[in-house]
Amino acid sequence: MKSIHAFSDVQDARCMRRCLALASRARGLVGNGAMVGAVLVRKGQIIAEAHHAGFGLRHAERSLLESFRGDIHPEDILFTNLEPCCHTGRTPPCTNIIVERGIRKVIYGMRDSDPRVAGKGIALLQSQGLSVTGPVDLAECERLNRGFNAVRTLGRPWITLKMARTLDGRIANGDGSPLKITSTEQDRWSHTWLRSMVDAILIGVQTVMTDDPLLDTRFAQKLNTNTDQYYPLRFILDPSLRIPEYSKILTNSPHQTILVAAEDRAPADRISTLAQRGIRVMLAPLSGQAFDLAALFTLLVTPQSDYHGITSMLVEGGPKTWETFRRAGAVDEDVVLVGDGG
Ligand code: AOF
Ligand code: ZN
Repeated sequence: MKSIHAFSDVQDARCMRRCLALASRARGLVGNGAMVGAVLVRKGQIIAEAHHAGFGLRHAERSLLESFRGDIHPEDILFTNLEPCCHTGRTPPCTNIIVERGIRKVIYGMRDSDPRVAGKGIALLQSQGLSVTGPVDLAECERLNRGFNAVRTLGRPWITLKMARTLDGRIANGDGSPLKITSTEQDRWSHTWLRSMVDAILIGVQTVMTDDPLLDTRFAQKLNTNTDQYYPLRFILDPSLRIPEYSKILTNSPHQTILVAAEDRAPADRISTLAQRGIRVMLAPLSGQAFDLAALFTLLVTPQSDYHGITSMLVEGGPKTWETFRRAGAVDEDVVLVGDGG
């Protein structure tokens, strides 16, 4: 039920869009967590805003309320694209500071899919007498955090599979030489709308051998002037660590590259040589000739020391890798670029 202070739906949606824009500044920085923005609204004007800026850092609502020094008025409304948390994780519960600071009304975008919260944040605020309304702009909120929702509900990242083929159906040259399929225009599109929208890109080592790709976002159009150019992590599935030492992916921004090798196949001396160059190697079990996907997913989404986990991934090839993900039913979105190399 809306209180007499509620805005029109259009104004609610406008404030929620602002939360989402703020939240998306942290793409690639929140590890396996959610991207969250918050705004404080008084008489239709946004008077304070904040976002969750990185893994383990203050949540959006806490960040906003700790930096906003003015008094909270009874009619002020706190907007956030995710239900405020009520658990103690790496930071204290947001519901505590919301109640302590005297916020009376909260409008949220989507419920938190983390089982530690999952509606309990809303219930707790309501039990303290706050008006809590939502969801608002649910489709957009779910879209931004579809990776977070996939991790919390499926235990794996949101997966987009991308393949490129020529008009006559070829994906490679018969002799193993690189085949340029897409146009610069198509590359600009995929760097902007695919690569810049995920936490990580994943390929198999055979694609490194054939194409020696960079897997960066050099053609991306900048969509948000408040953020720097964004580079997702790059995962290479390479059971025996066959990757050529001077492939572009190891020599350009090596700290963005993570090799996934097989527990019982990767030579220890190779792992330490790569580590000395700042290239991380993660070990996962094989199931037959391919990686055990369930174990791989757990590895990818679980934070450990200097790795904070991911929530979304673009699988770019090649055929063996596509097949592994397809067979496991682990594809949420399938994109095929048909090019003539022009
Ligand atoms: C919020 N506001 O800005 C975020 C929330 O590891 P922690 O302590 O950061 O907790 C992560 C969980 O907290 C995450 O799974 C999700 O449930 C919630 N994230 N909640 O109220 C925020 N980032
Ligand atoms: Zn929180």
